[in-house]
Amino acid sequence: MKIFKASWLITCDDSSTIIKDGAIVFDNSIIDVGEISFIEEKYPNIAVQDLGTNSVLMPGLINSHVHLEFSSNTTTLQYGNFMQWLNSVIASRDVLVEKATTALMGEKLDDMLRSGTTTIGAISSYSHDLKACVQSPINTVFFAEVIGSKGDMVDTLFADFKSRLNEAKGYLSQNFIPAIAIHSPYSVHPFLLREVLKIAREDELALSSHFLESPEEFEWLHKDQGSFLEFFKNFLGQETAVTKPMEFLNQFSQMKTLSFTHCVEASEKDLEKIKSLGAVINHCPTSNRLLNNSKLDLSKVEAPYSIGTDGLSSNNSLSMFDELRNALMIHETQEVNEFAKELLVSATKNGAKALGLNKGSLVKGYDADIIALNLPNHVDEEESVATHVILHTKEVERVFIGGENV
Ligand code: MCF
Ligand code: FE
Repeated sequence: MKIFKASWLITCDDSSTIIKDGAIVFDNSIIDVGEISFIEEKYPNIAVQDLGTNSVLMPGLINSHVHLEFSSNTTTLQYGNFMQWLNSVIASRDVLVEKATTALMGEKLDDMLRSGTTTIGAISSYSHDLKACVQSPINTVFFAEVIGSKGDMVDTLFADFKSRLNEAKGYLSQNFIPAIAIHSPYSVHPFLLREVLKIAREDELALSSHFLESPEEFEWLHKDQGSFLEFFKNFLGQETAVTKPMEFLNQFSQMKTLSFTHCVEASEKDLEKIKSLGAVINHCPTSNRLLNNSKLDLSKVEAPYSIGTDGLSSNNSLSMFDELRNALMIHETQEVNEFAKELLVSATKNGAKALGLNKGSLVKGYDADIIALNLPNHVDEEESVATHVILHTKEVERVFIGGENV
């Protein structure tokens, strides 16, 4: 059992409680949280490790949506427009994916740990990222992705998906959990969708899908028009979308753990439906900005939202603190201090909900995934602690996963 004491404890609990001069007691899970005077009195025989002045303890960050297999991209892919980006992915995918070796992805995971991320939702298109995730101490919910809209390909694609999922299942452990990703409503055939959802329900696997990311996707799904039409005609010989947005969402009833990524073009009805499904929205603000998509309208979002970096295919960083700084700046109408607190909850508690994990809050009984960091100077007001944590943190001082220092 360990006790750590810090100037500030950001619990990310249901009420976003922040404790000044707080302490946390934990082994592999959290045993107690409170003011230092209370903890010292309750556990008089256990040594307290003081993290010093201007120190902060908070739950490890949860990056609910990342594509590690695109980690070799820096300047290759074209930003500024979703269709141009997609075409550049198709043109350069093989080269980029080949350059994303296990060693490179391992380095990216180490960088993520150093910048305070203790859990990721990794969307895996090819399982090239399997080894790197299994070897890393970071917690991974590993989403084997299904993709393919062409009828004559579905059997092959389904067989390939099942073999990737089964391989991932072989590595199930405390910090590696297999799950299922459906690429999107435009790219997955109804047969694949139905079969894969059946597996997710039967095996109680977490499920995630990209949903209404761009205006082009909206045009195509609702009206069979726009630049997706040209794309689907040329590449796949299709002239109509395989499903409408609401038809797609209607398939996702009774899922234990469900999330939709982006959703920036979702209608109010879609957002209501997402909420009623008990799903989380993975918000990837930098990716949305770089592909020139709209900004998620947080005033319309009813479901809880988590934060994802997406891959280096649509970001220049996999650091959650970089992502949180961008989110803080992009959503300029939100009051900054309240919003910073909300963002920290999104990046911890809500990420855990998106991935179906007992993590993300400094609350008794939760997994002891904890980060410690130091602010550069003294903060007087509890009100601005979250803002300063987001503004000033590049790397953290300590990372605990399941109570172990990593
Ligand atoms: O989230 C971004 C943008 N939207 C869709 N897909 C991806 C993103 N980053 C990587 N991808 C992957 C996706 O998982 O791109 C591949 C898929 O396997 C090709 S289709 C764009
Ligand atoms: Fe993505």
